[in-house]
Amino acid sequence: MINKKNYKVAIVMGSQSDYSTMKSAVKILKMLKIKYEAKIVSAHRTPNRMFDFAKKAEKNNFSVIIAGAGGSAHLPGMIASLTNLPVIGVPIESKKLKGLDSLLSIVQMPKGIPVGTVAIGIDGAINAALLSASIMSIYDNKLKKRIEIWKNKQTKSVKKKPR
Ligand code: RP5
Repeated sequence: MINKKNYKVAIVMGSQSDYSTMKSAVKILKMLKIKYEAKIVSAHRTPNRMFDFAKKAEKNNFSVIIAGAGGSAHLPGMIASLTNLPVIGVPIESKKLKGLDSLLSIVQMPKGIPVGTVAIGIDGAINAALLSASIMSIYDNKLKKRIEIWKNKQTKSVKKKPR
C-alpha cells in the first residue's frame, strides 16, 4: 500500500540523451507535487547499476517506476523482471527508426512480466507521469483532487472554434 514513506516515483532512463524527453515527466510530477528521483540506469552499459536499482527500488520507497529507453529498449522489461512495482515504459524517439524500434521492444513483452507502455517520445513521458500519478492517487485523495483540477484546466483550454 502506498503511504507517506514510499510516496515517490523513480524516473530512470538508459542515457543522458533520453533526458530531453524524460524531463517532461519530471515537469508533470513536480506540477502535481509528487516526489521523484531521476537516474541514468542502462540495461547494457551499466547492468550492475540496473540490477541494484531494480532489486532495491521497493526498499528504497519507490511506488512506481517510469523507465525511458530507446532503440533495442530492454530497460523497462529488465527492471520489471526484477521488481514487483508497476513499471511504465516510455519509448524514446530514436534517430534511425523514429522510435518504432523502442516502442515495439517495450510493448511486446511476452506474458508473465508486464510493462505498461505509453506513446513514443514526449507525449509518452507526459502520460507516464500522469499514469503514475493516477496509480498513486488510489490511496491519496488530495492528489486525486490535484489531478482533477489539472484535467479540468486542460478541458477548459480547448477552444470551441479553430482560429
Ligand atoms: C539506449 O540507447 C538509451 O535509452 C538511448 O535512447 C539510446 C541511445 O543512447 P546514446 O547513444 O544516445 O547514449 O540505451
